[in-house]
Amino acid sequence: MSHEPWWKSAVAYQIYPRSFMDSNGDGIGDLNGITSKLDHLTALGVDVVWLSPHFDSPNADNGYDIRDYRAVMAEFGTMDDFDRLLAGLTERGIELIVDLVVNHTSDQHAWFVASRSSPDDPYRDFYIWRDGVDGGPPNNYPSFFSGSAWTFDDSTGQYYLHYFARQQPDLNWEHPAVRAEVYDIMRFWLDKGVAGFRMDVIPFISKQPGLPDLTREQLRSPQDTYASGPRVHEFLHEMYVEALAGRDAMTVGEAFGVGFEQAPLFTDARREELSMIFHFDLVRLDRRHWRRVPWTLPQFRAVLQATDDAAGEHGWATSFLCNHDNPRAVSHFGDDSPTWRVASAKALATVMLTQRATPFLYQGDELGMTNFPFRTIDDYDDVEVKGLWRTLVETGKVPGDELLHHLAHTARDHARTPMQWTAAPDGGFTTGTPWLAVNPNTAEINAAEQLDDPESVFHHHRRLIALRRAHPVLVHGAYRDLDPAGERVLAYTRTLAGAQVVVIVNMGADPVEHALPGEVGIGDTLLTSSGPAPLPGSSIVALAGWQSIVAATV
Ligand code: TEU
Ligand code: CA
Repeated sequence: MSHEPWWKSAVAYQIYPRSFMDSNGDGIGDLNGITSKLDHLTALGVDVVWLSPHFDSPNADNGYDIRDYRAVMAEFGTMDDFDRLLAGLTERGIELIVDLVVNHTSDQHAWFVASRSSPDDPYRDFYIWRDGVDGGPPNNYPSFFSGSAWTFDDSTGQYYLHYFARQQPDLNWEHPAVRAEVYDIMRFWLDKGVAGFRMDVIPFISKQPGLPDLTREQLRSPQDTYASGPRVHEFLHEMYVEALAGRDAMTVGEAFGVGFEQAPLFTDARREELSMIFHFDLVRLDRRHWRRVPWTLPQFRAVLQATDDAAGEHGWATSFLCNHDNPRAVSHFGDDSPTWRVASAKALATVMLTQRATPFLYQGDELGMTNFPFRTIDDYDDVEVKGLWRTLVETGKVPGDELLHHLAHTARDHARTPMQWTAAPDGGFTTGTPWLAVNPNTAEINAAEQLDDPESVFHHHRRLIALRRAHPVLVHGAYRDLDPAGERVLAYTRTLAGAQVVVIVNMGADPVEHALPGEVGIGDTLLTSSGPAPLPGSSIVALAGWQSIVAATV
């Protein structure tokens, strides 16, 4: 497999800088804080860090609104701090990918300031300006952060387009100068030594010709239309040629709105677009917008299968259960009660780290961090939540209690509370007041204690990451679900040349006896088990609640 690109066998770790580690007591995580915690990453054994935006930003959306792509956010530090972080990672053999947010900029970016200043400004066409229609916006596009995707600008009497907050105007990728600027920004960071990019809502860069209204059907899932503009693949290939070719870079596109059938268009290596994409189907399995709905194990495994199929022979996939926009993995798909928290966090880690895909582990999930007990609307910080409250509750459309009930499971802020380093009430995150409250369970869930406990969630992650490195079958081996209709136990094989492993995961609290199909039996080599070891040679496996097993087969 020596011809395979390095990023296929990598394990990535996402850092949300605002919440990772505060080095100067202002309550906000920063780059020097990350640098002070690199030993944690080395102990875990990850190969790549994805850093959520660290660029200069007025923070309407925690850095996903960039004012200057070549400067570091003042709250996070300086360019020297960035260089030191990168050097520290490099010393440890860890690559860094940064967040490329180029569907939109901040409304304070110099391009937008110029663009809105006059219809004749040379930067006018960097953004998407249209006249209103019948006293309203140019079309019926909704913003993901509530309300219209258009904001009227007094100074020139036109509307500008923003798929997200009004402080996040969408760039006009039809304009060649915009594309040239983006490629230049990419070369700037690659020249510094970053290994690639995570690309924010990248399929949205090509807009629908003429921007027609969405139909009622399309309005249910605007991302599908936003993600299927006619020029997206042309732009991504051009980006590859102009900024990425010959650099051995890793790219991962956030493919919100992209269906599995379209995935190969983005990730088939022969097309020279992206290395891999994030599908939303798993993390949104139990979601209808802000509402939580029930999910089943057959649905869950169907997504794993579809993800693998979509990667196919020429593409590649990602495996993730959380990121900064989603609830915590253990609260979402596991059982975060005191009895089952540890076991279920381990079970999920086993699933995530044994896919034929590059795993992306989100900070704190290696500890089994849980959702936060948010109670009132004021406990939340997120622009998305505030938008929902304004447009649903303040208008009387949805009772506040009902929205809060769902947000307790679905809000983005669950993943954004500070990293729990120690048992102290501040979680060891800051000596000041944290920008978002530390979860009160930091006394029970923290890195310091887990590093000393070989049975911890942390060490389970560490072991699985090491197994991936030692066994290429866990990276490249073909995936076969042994029981697609199974409602309680997830069981699959990974096969490569002469090697085969079987992964068996009890996805619930009840003990269960699971029968493997006749041709698959547990071999002598047990790679890891989070409970009683199975009997070699047996095809009936007894599993404790949330137990997972990875073993060679006979
Ligand atoms: O998110 C893309 C996105 O559309 C959703 O995941 C988003 O979080 C929202 O919940 C949709 O309802 C990316 C970033 O990951 C996110 O943090 C940013 O807020 C967003 O783009 C805008 O840059
Ligand atoms: Ca700080």
